[in-house]
Amino acid sequence: AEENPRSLFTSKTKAIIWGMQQRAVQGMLDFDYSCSRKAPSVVAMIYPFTGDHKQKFYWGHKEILVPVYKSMSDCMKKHRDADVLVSFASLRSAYESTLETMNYPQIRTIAIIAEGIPENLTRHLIKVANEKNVNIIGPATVGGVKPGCFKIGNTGGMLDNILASKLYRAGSVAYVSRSGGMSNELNNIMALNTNGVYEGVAIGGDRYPASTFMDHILRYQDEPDIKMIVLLGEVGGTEEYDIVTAIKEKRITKPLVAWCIGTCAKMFTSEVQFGHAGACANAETETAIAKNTALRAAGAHVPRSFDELGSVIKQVYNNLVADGSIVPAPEQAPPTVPMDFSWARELGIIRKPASFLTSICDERGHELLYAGIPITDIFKEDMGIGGVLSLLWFQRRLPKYATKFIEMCLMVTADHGPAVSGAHNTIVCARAGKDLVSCLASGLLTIGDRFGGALDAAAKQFGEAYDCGLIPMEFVNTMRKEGKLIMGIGHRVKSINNPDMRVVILKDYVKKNFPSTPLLDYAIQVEKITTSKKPNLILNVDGFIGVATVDMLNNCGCFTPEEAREFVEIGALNGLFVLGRSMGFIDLFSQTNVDTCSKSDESGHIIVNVTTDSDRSSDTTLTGITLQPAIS
Ligand code: Q5B
Repeated sequence: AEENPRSLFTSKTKAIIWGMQQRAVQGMLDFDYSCSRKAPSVVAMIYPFTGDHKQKFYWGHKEILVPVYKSMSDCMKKHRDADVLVSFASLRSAYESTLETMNYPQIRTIAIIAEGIPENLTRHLIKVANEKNVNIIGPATVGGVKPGCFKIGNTGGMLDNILASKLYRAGSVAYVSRSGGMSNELNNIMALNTNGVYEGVAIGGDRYPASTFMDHILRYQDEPDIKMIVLLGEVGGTEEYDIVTAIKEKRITKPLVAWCIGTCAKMFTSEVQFGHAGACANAETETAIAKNTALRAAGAHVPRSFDELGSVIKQVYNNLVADGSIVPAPEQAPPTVPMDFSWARELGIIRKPASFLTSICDERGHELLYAGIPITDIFKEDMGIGGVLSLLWFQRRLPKYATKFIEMCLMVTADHGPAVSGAHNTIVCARAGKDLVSCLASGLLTIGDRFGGALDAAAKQFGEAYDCGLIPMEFVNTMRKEGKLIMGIGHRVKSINNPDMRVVILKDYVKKNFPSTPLLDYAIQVEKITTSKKPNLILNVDGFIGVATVDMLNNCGCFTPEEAREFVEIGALNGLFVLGRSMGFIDLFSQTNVDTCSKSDESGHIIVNVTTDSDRSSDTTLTGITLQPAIS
């Protein structure tokens, strides 16, 4: 059918959206698609806070790109066929951006969604709009909808609501309301009681709406395809009396069903300000009851309460069908608009396996959970980093002695390490100008059997030997026969005569606090044998932490033997060394960069002061790095 050129919206309307409102735009495009529009109604977006770019949207099953412009003038130049602008500008920027929009005569209709624009500024916008013959819907509105043609922003709600209210095709009833929320209810009432909405506009709840009830009702009066009109007024203001006059003067002749909400105001002893800025009666004539009475007297169809609105609309509609004014068209199903994955999942109608499931922590609720414990409780109970690691790594609330042991392990390995590969790599990487993460990763990648990465292997070797019932001497001999090093035994510098104080401290704590230490005792027996062969074949820090952690897992009462074994088998214990040593590597990175701790000598060697024995520096000169004793 031919479309009325005076209509605000047609099935060819092209709109520009001001603001980065992707959901609203997608909603408009889904509406367009359900209406079988040939092309999307949104042709461009304006967003002054980013550069020009394109945003991706769905058009049915396909994906399309909608250009976003930083400058309004560029946008208008590129899209001269757009005649509607939907403004999602904030209450602070809506005035200026609307004034700017009105400099472009191509824009005939502007919808302003923002609530709270100062009234003096709105009144100035109205003045300019009248001078320039621009239609403004709003401010403080969701907008409006013309089924089968165009919808403003979020009007009509989500697609399921659009379909339920049959907004994908035109009916014969046009409505105007103040409230955007109530316009949704009107869409529903119309779908239930008539052949549907032809057009609906919510003029907005401010005291000075830019377009009035009369502006829209007179358009509806002049539109031949609109057969009846519904007005949903409200308490406050006198605009409804213009309609009373227009009915009396026969300017409005189409059947008009009207109701002003807010009749409950009479229940209150003083005047009530309802939700909208304009919804307050400043005189008896502004009350909803007075306005309903006047509309009824003028000849409008006014129900006795809002509850009756649907049945009155139905009655008027049925009369129009009966006298042949309305001939309901056969229903045609709209094209299927694919549902967004996230929405379908929210409705519970589809499922998809998660990429991974985790019981470690949970970020979905209002509070972060570590193994089911809210982060606030973790701080309330002062669980410390040991308690946190017990939850995250071991998924248990381990006893206090165990969490303290974890913290002690981190503390004794929190240096950058002596003159070994990890420190070397970190410094070289830092000197090459790399960032913290690269330097840290470079250091960590050296952790292995020979340096810091022997915890799990030690736990495994000692554990298996102990479980098999090998006496320590048999274990040492077997390993020697097989030509294997015993993991956790041996140190380049420390020896029976130069004990590693880290191990001394940990051993003292573990012996005093752990309920039992069978594997540690076994390892100490092994150490006695190996050190009798060579004084440096001590139970080293890796070996000690490895076997003591096994004792902790086996005897704390929180794990089954299988669970305890699993931690060792998957290689989780090395994590203690990795985490501790990361602190030192990070420090090494920072100090290398601030140059307080390292410098190049004349030969270009990097000189680093390390916290180790002076006798050690001799055997630990690495290519390009000279390690020196710490300056005390
Ligand atoms: N022999 C640690 O080697 C080291 C033996 C052994 C039986 C052994 C070596 C080793 C096992 C892996 C291990 C963690 C490489 C070490 C750590 C953290 C650190 C580091 C730091 C930090 C030391 C000399 C003679 C040979 C060998 C025999 C050596 N180890 N026999 N079982 N485990 N251990 N890694 O001193 O007859 O003379 O030929 O691989 O536990 O990384 O502070 O630096 O905080 O950063 O260079 O503490 O023990 O010994 O290889 O020259 O061997 O001892 O068979 O016998 P050395 P080598 P022979 S803790």
